[in-house]
Amino acid sequence: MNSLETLEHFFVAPEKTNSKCSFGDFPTKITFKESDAILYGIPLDITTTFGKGTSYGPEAIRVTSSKQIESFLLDENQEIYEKIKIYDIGDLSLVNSKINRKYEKLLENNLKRISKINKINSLIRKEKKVPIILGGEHTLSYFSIKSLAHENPIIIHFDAHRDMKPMYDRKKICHTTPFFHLIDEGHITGDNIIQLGIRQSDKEENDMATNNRVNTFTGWEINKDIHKVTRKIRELTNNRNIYITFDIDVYDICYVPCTGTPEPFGLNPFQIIEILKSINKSAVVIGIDMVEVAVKNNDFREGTLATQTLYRIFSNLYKKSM
Ligand SMILES: [Mn+2]
Repeated sequence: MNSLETLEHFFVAPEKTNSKCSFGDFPTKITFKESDAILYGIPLDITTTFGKGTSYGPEAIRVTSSKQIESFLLDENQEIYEKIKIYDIGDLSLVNSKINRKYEKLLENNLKRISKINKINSLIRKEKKVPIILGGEHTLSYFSIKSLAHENPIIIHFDAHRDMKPMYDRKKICHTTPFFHLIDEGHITGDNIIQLGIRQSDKEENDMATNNRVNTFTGWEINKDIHKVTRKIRELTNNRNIYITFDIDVYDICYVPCTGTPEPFGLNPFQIIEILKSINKSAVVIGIDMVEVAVKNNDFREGTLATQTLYRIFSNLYKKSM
């Protein structure tokens, strides 16, 4: 079996998902072989505790990107499909609650499925392509970052929350714990994580971040003096591999009506673009995930915001030479 055949085995094709379309719906069909990046969805919504709806994330992004949003970026004077060739391989097939009625079994089986990210990302990197994951809850970033840790990336983590708890709701691996375990198990050191837009953390998470020298820029700091922040980011990302993990709730509560745990004191889209532009031009993107995007009552605003953000990530950071 070649890499594509091995990969396809894990996925439901995009047109067979609820969205019934591929990401972007670009005018020329891109083959796996010629692609620069492989995009896949993980519609996971199991350990979320407050608001639900992240299982609709991949659908929200596919639908808005293919039906609502122009592939031409006015601000960048850029056709996105000319910048980066993306092959959408579909959604990771998960176990649903009809098959596993017991919650513990459902969680266990889905974590088993999600741990396949390791093999999936390895295959994608072997083909010299970049994995782009559409979540789904933040839990998936633990597996994704772990799978790429040997490439020594600096993690650029956009989020209202540190997600650095050892355990939550009696679960070790869940949406509020990925960065604790990535550090604790030695996959990533704290000084190789940049947390941006943070404004909720308990005392232990905050101590964990401080003790491990995590680079932190809170919502208040960014709103007060963004240039101080962007200068530091430019420095930290010089000549580095980078992995971007983007929780949509980094945006202020007024922009994200559907995600599970929206927070005030957040960022606006112009600030996000300014931060993306400050990432050093010498940096190389090795992986991206966009998580916690949700749909409620047919409100697709977060899909729009996520797609527009992804397009700016590609436009500003992707380089052909990767
Ligand atoms: Mn969050």
